[in-house]
Amino acid sequence: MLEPMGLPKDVSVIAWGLSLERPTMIYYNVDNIRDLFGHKVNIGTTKKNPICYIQNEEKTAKSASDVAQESTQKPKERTFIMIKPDGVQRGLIGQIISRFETKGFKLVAMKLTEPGRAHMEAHYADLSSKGFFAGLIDYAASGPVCAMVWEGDNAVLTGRKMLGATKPFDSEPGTIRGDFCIHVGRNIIHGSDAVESANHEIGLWFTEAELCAWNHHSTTWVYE
Ligand code: RTP
Ligand code: MG
Repeated sequence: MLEPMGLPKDVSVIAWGLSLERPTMIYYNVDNIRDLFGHKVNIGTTKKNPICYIQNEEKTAKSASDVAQESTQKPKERTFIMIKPDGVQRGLIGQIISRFETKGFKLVAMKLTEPGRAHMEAHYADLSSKGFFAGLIDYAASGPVCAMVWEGDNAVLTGRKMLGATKPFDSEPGTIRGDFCIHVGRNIIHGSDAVESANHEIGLWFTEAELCAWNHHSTTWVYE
């Protein structure tokens, strides 16, 4: 490997040692060289000893496959989303999934399930002292729910924004609750409120084996 003085270590020399009288760069059109090697190259010369080199940007910039691989190696933030029995009964599963999909989040797990009162009491344990707790459990355990895990940068906080405020009257139009419901006791969807509670809820609803590790083909079109 030729390593002329003064060049960065991550360059490959494609021509060198050319005389000052015949600087090769005038014969090469830089754009043509870029076309030849793709746009991920830097073209340069040195004045002392004209050298045409390509800089291996692959070593400094992330390639598409690097980004895709990282997405499975280092899991991004995850949130637990549950379409409540009223959302399932009203046929809103498809529209709700569509909002998370089109946002760019990745579906990691999903199941339609009816886990029973004890499970719902565990899920809403932090609200057990509230006056509405019994009614909440009656409602949440009244039929199948669609339990999901969605993954992506800031999935928890963004998920909450997408849901809208707890009371649909306070939810902005454009949010799920703002668009699809009216009463707080029929607010169709649950979303984790913090990363810590998200991890706890995911563990409560899904086994490790149910969480799918997969590469989304759009990763590099969603993340830069
Ligand atoms: P969630 O846990 O279901 O995502 O809802 P949230 O964080 O927005 O609100 P949270 O305070 O955790 O309440 C859980 C669910 O309990 C019902 N609720 N009813 N009657 C009432 O005043 C009342 N307050 C809350 C709602 O279904 C709420 O989503
Ligand atoms: Mg909550």
